[in-house]
Amino acid sequence: MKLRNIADQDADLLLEWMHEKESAPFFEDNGRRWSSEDVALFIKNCEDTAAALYRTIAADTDECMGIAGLQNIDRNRNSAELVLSVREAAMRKGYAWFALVEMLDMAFKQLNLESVYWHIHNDDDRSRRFYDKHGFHQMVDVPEEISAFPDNKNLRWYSVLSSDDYGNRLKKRDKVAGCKVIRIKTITTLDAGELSFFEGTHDIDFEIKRIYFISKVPEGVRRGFHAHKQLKQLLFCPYGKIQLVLENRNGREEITLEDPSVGVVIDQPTWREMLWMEKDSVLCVAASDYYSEDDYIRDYEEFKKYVDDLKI
Ligand code: T46
Repeated sequence: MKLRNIADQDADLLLEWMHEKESAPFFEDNGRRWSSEDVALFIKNCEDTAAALYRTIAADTDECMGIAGLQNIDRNRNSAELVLSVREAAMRKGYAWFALVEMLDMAFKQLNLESVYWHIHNDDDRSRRFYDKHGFHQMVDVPEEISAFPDNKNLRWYSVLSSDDYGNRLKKRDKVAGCKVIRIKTITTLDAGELSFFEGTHDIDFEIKRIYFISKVPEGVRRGFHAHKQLKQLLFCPYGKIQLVLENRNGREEITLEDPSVGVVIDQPTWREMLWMEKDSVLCVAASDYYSEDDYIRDYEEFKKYVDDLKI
């Protein structure tokens, strides 16, 4: 699959696709479906400008599978609006994901933008599932000048920042050494950062009795080297980059925490080591119980025996 310039040869497929059941409502122009003349005009006007660029999402055979674009490119805000739609024939084949990552690369790496946003219709369950599954953050408080254009107010907005690890979202892991990797709910405000939150027993399955955080750790330093017998914890890194090495009866695995909206729930006896990969990284922990030294196993051999005994 590839992205290429939109060409006259795409007209027939574009027209066919604009009348497909799922995409048709989104190509209506005041209730009027696009005609072949509209499509021809669209293709003719598709040349790159400072404010917009559009590409055909093409199969290896060159067949048009959909359209992706960046529009409302705003050099003051350093933002752009993403538009992306694929034909029914391209669904569930990876075209949408491919085009999304390519367009974001173009926005951040070539155009040096800071943020990209887009909307879907609230009743477009398929798109909603797609973006939510890949952990994209919903944007609230959408500025009037951005939200004013689509007449339809029944929209759901998303956004990505240039610093987000968007390309790896597909490779998103849901477990590390059998411990759940969770997405912390995150709300974006355009040009004003993100807010992440979780609620005890709603988003994690224990009551939170204690919050602690570890800061001012020099780069390259390791902490941890212990396990807990009963304590359950959610670990996350709101700033910086920390490698977490976990070992339990599921084996030994590591994960790098660097996205503030990713957390790991350790809810079984697990040996942990934390490596500060960047200076000033912060590790935050929400714990199910008050501090008790009795719950710690700080000797590795003792931990191994403890886990072996649990198996019996
Ligand atoms: C864990 C990892 C991720 C307290 O007095 N109260 C507390 O709530 C905590 C967490 C620690 N302390 C004392 C115990 C030690 O004297 O603070 C000192 C440093 O603790 P520790 O060496 O255990 O720190 P880390 O970074 O190795 O481990 C901490 C947590 O202790 C542990 O539960 O899972 O972070």
